[in-house]
Amino acid sequence: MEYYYPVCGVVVRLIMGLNVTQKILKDHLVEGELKAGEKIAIRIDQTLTQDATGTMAYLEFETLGVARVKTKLSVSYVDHNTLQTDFKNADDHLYLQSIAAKYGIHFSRPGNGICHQVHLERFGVPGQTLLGSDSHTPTQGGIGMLSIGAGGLDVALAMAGQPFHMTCPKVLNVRLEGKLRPWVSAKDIILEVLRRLSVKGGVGKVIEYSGPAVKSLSVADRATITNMGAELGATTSVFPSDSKTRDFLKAQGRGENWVEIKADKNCEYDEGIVISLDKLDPMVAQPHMPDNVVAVKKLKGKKVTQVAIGSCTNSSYRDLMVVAKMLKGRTVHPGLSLLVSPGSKQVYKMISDNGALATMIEAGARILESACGPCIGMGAAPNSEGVSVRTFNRNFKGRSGTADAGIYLVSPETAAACALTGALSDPRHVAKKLGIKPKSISLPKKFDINDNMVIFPMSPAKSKKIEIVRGPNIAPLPNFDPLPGSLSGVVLLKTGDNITTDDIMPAGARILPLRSNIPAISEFVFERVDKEFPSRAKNVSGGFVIGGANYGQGSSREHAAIAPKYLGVKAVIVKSFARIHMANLINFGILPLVFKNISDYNKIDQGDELEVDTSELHGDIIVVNKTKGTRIVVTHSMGPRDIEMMAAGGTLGYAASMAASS
Ligand code: MIC
Ligand code: SF4
Repeated sequence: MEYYYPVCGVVVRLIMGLNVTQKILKDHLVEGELKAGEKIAIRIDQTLTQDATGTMAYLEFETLGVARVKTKLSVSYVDHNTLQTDFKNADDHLYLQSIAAKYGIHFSRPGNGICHQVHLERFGVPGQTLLGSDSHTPTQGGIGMLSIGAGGLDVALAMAGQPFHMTCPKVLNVRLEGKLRPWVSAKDIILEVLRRLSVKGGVGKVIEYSGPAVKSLSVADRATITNMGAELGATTSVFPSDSKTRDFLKAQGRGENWVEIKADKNCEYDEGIVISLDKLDPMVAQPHMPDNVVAVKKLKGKKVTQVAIGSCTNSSYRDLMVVAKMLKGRTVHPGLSLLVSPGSKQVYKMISDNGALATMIEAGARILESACGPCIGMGAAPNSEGVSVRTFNRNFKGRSGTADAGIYLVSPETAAACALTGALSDPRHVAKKLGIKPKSISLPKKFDINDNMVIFPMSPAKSKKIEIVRGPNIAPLPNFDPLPGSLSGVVLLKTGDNITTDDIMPAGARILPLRSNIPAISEFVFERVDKEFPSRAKNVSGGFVIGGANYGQGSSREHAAIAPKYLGVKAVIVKSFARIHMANLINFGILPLVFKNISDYNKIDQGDELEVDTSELHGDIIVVNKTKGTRIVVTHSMGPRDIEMMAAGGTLGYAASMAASS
């Protein structure tokens, strides 16, 4: 049964009961109708940025002319670019610190930990909204927060007090039943979801978890699941906020932040799947996609040369305690290297106080700092043709820093089992063989709370006096022109399906330091796909890119739009887009077009000369393939606001000119 009622002057369609997603969206809706597929805008309570996307986000924020952030809370984290091989990353950190001081932003210093883990511990609030310039922002769904990953510009706009514009998602329910068996854990649940739904399965949807088994999962477990929900292409993932959430927040000294949020009994979901936890086995995502999932036992015995434990997916107190218990009194297999990066200073301190860190060191683990590290190719690249087993969330080809290495994504239990045996191993068999008793890790009554590595905002009067520190690595933002009435040029590149933003704009220790310098970083666009791309694009003054399905999945990095734009890319024509990348293309004035008839993908080749009529963007658009003498109909999912931005050459120019005129 449906009825309509007004919220903020807008008519909202309501089903009888509401699910968690609908409740939070309804509370934050400022524009549009809560109907899947409609364009809506929501109020953003909190924002987060990290250093690899943050420099660009704050350069953009500066152009908006706002004196202080207008959110309830904004945090700037330094966790990605912590390998300082020259001045660049260190310069970026100082820029970020001075920006935070000037604009009333919390600053989480390098060493304090990975943004998503720290945010969960210290800042996330159930029922609120969070926009983060990192695709794993949905981690906070583990405590019932509606947390969405976006490009830096969208986060900058939210800091300036503007709502976040998005497509109202469908809600897909994952009902969890039964009980996990020993040595099977939360990571295996999300790997099973990925196996069933694929890396495209969450596009346009929020994944909402429910069912009797939810109460058996700790906040750390839930956060592992919502974190890796990013790999489904989902808008976000969310759990209810219940007594487990309350106990977690209390143990973090933040009991007052707790509110209960549960789905109404008679609520409805657009789609649903059921997972029986008692039937789950330890799972593994094989190279080179997070949905290439099989049971670990299928790969039993495969020789492993590296094991890496950490990342925002699996580096909590719970995860590292499990690993320490398995390693206790044993030695890491001589055929591999074991790397461990704790998720936050809090986790690091607690495992060092209780001896678990010493246990890992004794077993031969190489302990890294509390940061993203190997997950984003910042050191610890595997050997040639290496087999690296990781507790991370992404295994895209080349992301580890070694092009021909194979990355296998697993739970901490499986990772520790592999570290002991030197081969892919089911932790149940290893535990049995070595006589390790299953023992659940209980939540500490009180976590070690010390926010001394967070610099809190100062008074507006003091902030005013702060000078922004701009080292030579901070290059000014390029200007982009309004969209002309027609676009012409050649097809610079034609790609297949599931192209990631790591393919478009690679990261890693060599390239990440250039994140605040668009002219410099643009030299690496599509480096792993086609090394000649940047020079070809510049030689012919830009052109078009043709792609397959799910183009731009993965990281939220807006550099995957700004840098191609800088090289002259005018439009990207694909079978389908990933959400964040499409928004980033619009923000920087690259036309995101979709084949109306998917088979037309075969009618365009690299090198063909195209002409696109852009005089009218409302409705279908005609692409003339001058080389082949054919006409192709393409479409798009831009709403009226997007079209206005696109015509102005992108959102930044539009927003900055609005700010200047007001
Ligand atoms: C990632 O996991 O790919 C990153 C690095 O955290 C990115 C952000 C970035 O590219 O800086 C993400 O997930 O959005
Ligand atoms: Fe950092 Fe990896 Fe998490 Fe991205 S996925 S935020 S690089 S730990």
